[in-house]
Amino acid sequence: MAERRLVVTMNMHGVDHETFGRNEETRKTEVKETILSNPNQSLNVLEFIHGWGGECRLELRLTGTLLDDNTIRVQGNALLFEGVSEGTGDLDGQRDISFIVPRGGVVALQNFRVNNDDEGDDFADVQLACTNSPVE
Ligand SMILES: [Ca+2]
Ligand SMILES: [Ca+2]
Ligand SMILES: [Ca+2]
Repeated sequence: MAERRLVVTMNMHGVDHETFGRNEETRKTEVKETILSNPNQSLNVLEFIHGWGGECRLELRLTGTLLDDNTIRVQGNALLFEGVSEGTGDLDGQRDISFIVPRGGVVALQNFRVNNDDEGDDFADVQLACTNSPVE
């Protein structure tokens, strides 16, 4: 089976809600390329950990699995922490992610929001744009 190149482009926008004063926001972009050659074996394709506002942290971890039809399944989860520091262990929201990246030039788009479900109006919006192309 041919090798495939998975390119994951992640854009995130995080909002640390403040009761007094302005909300604290962040925007980040990350591009990660992974070559997948072994069918049905999952590889880590993105690990993104980013704190902002003195209280919030987003952790996003994705794996990619090359399937028999040369499509790629991307799955993982996004965790939103919020507490007394950006290093807090207080997990306040999460999203599970799973989608297929088709072959060819099609860009697989996945947009989601991770809300602070426990205590507040903090959130992180994440956009994933993935392509799956043959390795020349
Ligand atoms: Ca806050
Ligand atoms: Ca803050
Ligand atoms: Ca909290």
